[in-house]
Amino acid sequence: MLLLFLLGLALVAMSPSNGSELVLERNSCPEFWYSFNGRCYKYISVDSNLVSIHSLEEHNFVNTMIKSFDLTQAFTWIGLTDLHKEGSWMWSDGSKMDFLLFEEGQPDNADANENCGHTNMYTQYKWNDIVCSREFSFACKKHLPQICK
Ligand SMILES: [Ca+2]
Ligand SMILES: [Ca+2]
Repeated sequence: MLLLFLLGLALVAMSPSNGSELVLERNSCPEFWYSFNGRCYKYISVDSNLVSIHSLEEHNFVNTMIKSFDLTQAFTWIGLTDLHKEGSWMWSDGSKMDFLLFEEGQPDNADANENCGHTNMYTQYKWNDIVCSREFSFACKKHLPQICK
């Protein structure tokens, strides 16, 4: 009897709050995206961070990689942010801040609201601070997979 009671509790705990099954629908969203309240959602599994950049060589590598996918060299997110403290730049992967390559005149924190960094700014293809809600592609970086011994 106790077992049935516990099983019943477990089933109640696993059910959505309104008791109905949610069905994911695509509607007018692109392939592999799902619709909810007029917006499109997608689950993306990544085990990496936005890229941190620690040398001119690494910057050139990242920009060359971006160019290999996008000949227009559009603005692309890197893991640069001063969201926690204005003017104090840090990398989102927690690595040491030991290299900065902002475009001339940047960072300018325009409208006191630019707290995220992107690369490929104008003709020098260096970095700029910009509003974090902009939609750009992003460059990521991960450690090599650990090899079990
Ligand atoms: Ca800022
Ligand atoms: Ca700026």
